[in-house]
Amino acid sequence: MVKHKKLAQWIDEMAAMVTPDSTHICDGSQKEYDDMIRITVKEGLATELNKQKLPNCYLFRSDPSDVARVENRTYIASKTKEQAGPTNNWIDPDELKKTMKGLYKGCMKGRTMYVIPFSMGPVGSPISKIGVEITDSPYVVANMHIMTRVGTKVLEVLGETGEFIPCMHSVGKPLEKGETDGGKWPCAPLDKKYISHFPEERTIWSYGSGYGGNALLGKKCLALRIATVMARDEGWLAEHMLILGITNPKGEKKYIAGAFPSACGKTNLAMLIPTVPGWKVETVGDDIAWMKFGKDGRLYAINPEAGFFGVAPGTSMQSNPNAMKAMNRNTIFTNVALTGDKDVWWEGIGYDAPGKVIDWNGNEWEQGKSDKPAAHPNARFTAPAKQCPAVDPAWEDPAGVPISAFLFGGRRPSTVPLVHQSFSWNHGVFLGSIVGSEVTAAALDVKAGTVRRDPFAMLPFCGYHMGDYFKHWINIGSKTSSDKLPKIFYVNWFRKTADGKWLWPGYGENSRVLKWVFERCNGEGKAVETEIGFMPTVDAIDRTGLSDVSEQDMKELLTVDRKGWLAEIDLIKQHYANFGDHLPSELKAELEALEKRLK
Ligand code: SAT
Ligand code: MN
Repeated sequence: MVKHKKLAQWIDEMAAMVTPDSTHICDGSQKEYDDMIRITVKEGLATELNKQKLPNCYLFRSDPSDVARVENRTYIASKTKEQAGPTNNWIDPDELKKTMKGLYKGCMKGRTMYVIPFSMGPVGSPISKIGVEITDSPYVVANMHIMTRVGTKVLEVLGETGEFIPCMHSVGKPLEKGETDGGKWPCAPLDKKYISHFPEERTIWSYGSGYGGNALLGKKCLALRIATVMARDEGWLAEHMLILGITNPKGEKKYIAGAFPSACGKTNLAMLIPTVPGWKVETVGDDIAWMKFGKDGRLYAINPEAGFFGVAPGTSMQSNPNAMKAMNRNTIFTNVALTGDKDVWWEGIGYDAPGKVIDWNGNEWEQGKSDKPAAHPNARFTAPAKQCPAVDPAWEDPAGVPISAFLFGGRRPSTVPLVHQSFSWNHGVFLGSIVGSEVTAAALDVKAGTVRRDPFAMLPFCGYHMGDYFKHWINIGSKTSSDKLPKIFYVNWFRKTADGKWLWPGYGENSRVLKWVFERCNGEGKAVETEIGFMPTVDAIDRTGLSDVSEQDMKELLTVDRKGWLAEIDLIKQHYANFGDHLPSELKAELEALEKRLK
């Protein structure tokens, strides 16, 4: 039973509001996981996959309206709108609670209320945080089992008075007497969905969606939006970053953390197989990093998650063999296509669909006969991190791994070179603050070629005013001596020639850039000082065995496009104008200095 008084009270209070048929406190056992799967299979919500090819793997198809995070229904309900800042949706917390209480009232009728105690980070680690998610979705319980550490062991650490973050969730589909889901993914209509954060109370209330970051509340809601607020107050960093370990042929190892907007290959980079002989990359995490200063004054990172919730389309034995091997057992697939022999298939898996398949909507689909994809572009796999063949030996070290370098980057067909290094911490924070990715007209309702600014890749994930968040990053730089701080780099794998051909092959070849980053952290690696930062000399990036990048391409990848950068300055000024007097003076000074150097 629940010995923690405040937790027991909160469970009672929530149960009185949502009136479930029964309550289940999750113990985190294999049997519990199997029960969740059995329930969803029986309801027609899940399909067991081919036992030989994909043992213990299941496929779910969500409602077509419930396929991704809903940013325009996501709220930071701080006391004032100003505290939430210009990049977040805000509703007065009292008003929002009133609205949501109306929706929550009786919403678990006909369902079981699951109470999931979970730890973000290794159970009992001083960097870890405990959350308790209440949900009426067995799909969420099963996913939380993979993505976090769940169950009795967490309650034990919590004891009778420990701190926890209450995370309330309902799919928002009560059942009438005798009614069942009947194979239909339960959720509420879009205008009833709310993904709400109360930063002062450190509380999350989610309603109406059963999918991904809307429903697995440990991930973006707790580990980023609420954690950024805790990190600001407590002097640490909660970031949308992958963490990888890289070892050189001499056996020296360094850890690198990197922030990239979505669709920039974060998971691929985290699991990269180097093409430079003798080098090795290992994975600590692919999405979120929590970093605190160690006694030695360096920043140490943990991956608060225990699994990968990765995008399936585009993942193949060519693009990411480690991810493919991580998901070949004990994995939940959502919205991928199903083949005749109960295997999975998606666009970009590396081979044609084997005959007729069932698409993510449950309809027959044949390659070349439909203009719609068989797998939803945001179809996902949920796989245990420990199944990744390249998982780092220290990935669960409660002390974290020491970070030597930060990478920032986005999709920039022009202007931004393959790699450059900041002059200083503050200049590096400037680079993080201007991260942007070029979008296509098809992807978003904006002009093709427009750069969507996504500072630190945190646009939808910062739980307070983005300008204050920049200042927090500046402050972090003054907490230790500069030689102990990670070096900061801006990379761009996505440069194109004027006629639209890729200049850089990407994927495993990115290890060549990581090698230079590694060398720079050791005070080696040839570089020239330019207007925008330190850049590798043309021969500083190892091209041994790389035939498709010529000396001329390399020069183009590593020049300062002065005209492009001057145009960029105007765009950065527009971007910065959003933050008003919350923009740190240090960043304004960096921008002015850059402009001066370019002119
Ligand atoms: O849906 S999630 O937020 O978990 C994944 C993502 O959008 O990055
Ligand atoms: Mn992410």
